[in-house]
Amino acid sequence: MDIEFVRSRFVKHFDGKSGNVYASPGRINLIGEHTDYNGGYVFPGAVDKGVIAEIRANGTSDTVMAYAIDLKDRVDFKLSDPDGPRASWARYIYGIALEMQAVGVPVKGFNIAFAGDVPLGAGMSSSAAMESCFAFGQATEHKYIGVNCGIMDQFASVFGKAGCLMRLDCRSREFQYFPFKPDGYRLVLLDSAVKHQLSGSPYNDRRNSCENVVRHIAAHHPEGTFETLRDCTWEQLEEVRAEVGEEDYKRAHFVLGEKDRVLGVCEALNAGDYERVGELMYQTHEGLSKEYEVSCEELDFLNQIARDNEVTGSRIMGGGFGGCTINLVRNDLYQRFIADAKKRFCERYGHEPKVIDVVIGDGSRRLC
Ligand code: GAF
Repeated sequence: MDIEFVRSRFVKHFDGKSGNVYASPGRINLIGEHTDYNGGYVFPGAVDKGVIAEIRANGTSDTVMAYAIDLKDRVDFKLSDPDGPRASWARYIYGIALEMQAVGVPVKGFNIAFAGDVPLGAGMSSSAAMESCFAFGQATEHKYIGVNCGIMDQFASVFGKAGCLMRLDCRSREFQYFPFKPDGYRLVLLDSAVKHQLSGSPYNDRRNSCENVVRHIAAHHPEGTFETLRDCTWEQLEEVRAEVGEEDYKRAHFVLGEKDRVLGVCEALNAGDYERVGELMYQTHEGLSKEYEVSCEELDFLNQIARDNEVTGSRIMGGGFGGCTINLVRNDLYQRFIADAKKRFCERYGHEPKVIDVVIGDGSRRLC
C-alpha cells in the first residue's frame, strides 16, 4: 500500500490540499468460522494488505465527496439524504458516518480518496478494512449493506498486531494475542476467484437457522438463559433435533463443533503441535462443506489438492460461498503443493488460483 499514490490522487481530485491518511488491514482467520455471531471464539489476525484512505473536512455541513481510486469512480452525496448513495462502496462511507452521528460524534462534510490491495471477494474482509479506516463497521454492514455479520472482521482489522493471531471470545469480547511464527511451516491462501459476496447471499439464512435452534432450546429450558448457540450443549441440540428439522440441526451441529475446535487449536498451538492444528482445520472444512454448506466445488477441489499433497491443514476461510482456502503447509512441501494446485485447478477451471502468502501485520492506524 502506497501513501504517496493515495495522496497524489487526493490532491488532484479535490482542492489541492492534503488531509490525514489512515490505513486498515484485511484479515485471515486460522479457525473459528461462523462462530462470531453465535457467541463463540474466532482466531483471526490482520494481514499486511488493506485500505489506505486520505480524508479532510471540506467546510460543508454535510456533503461528502468520495473517490474510489482503484475503480476511478467519484461519488458525491449528502449525509442528510435518507437514501444515501447507490454505489455499494460509497454506502460503506455513508453508513459509517451516520452510525458515528447516531452515537453523538458531530460528522460534517469531508473529502475522501481511498485505495486498497486486499483482493475483493476473496473472503479477506476488504469491507472491514474499509470500515475500520473510520469506525463502527459492524453496524454499517447490518444497516446499510444488509449483511448481519458478526464482529470478527472489524475486530481483527482494528486490533491486529504484527506477528500475532488473536483468540477472541465474541461473547465477552475478551481477546488474547498468540504469537504465530510456526517453525517449519507457513500459511498461504489460494484464491479460487469465485467471487464471494455476502450481501444477498445465504449468509443471513445461516444466522437465522442458528437463532431458530436457540429459540427452540430456550423454549425447552425456561429456567436458563440462551442468547446464542454458545449457551447450548450437545444434549440440548439433540433434544430439539426433530422439531427444528435436519437443515437447522446440521447448521447448529457445525457451530458447536467449531467452538470446540478453536479451543483445540489453542491447546495445540500452546504445545507447538501444528499437525494437530492442521487436523482441526480439515475438520472445519468438512463441516463448512457438508453441514454448514457454505463451500463450492472450486473450494472443495482446492481442499482435495491440499490433502493429496499432504498439506498439514486446509479449509475454506471466511464466510464462504467462494473466496479462498487457508493452508498450513510445511516449508519443504510448499513449492510442490503450489505447483500442483496451479496445474490441476487450471486444467479444470481454465485459470490458476491466486497465491497469497500470509504476512501477519498491524491493525488500523494513522499514517500521517
Ligand atoms: C464473514 C463475516 F463478516 C464475519 O462476521 C464472520 O461471520 C465470517 O464471515 C465467518 O466466520 O467474514
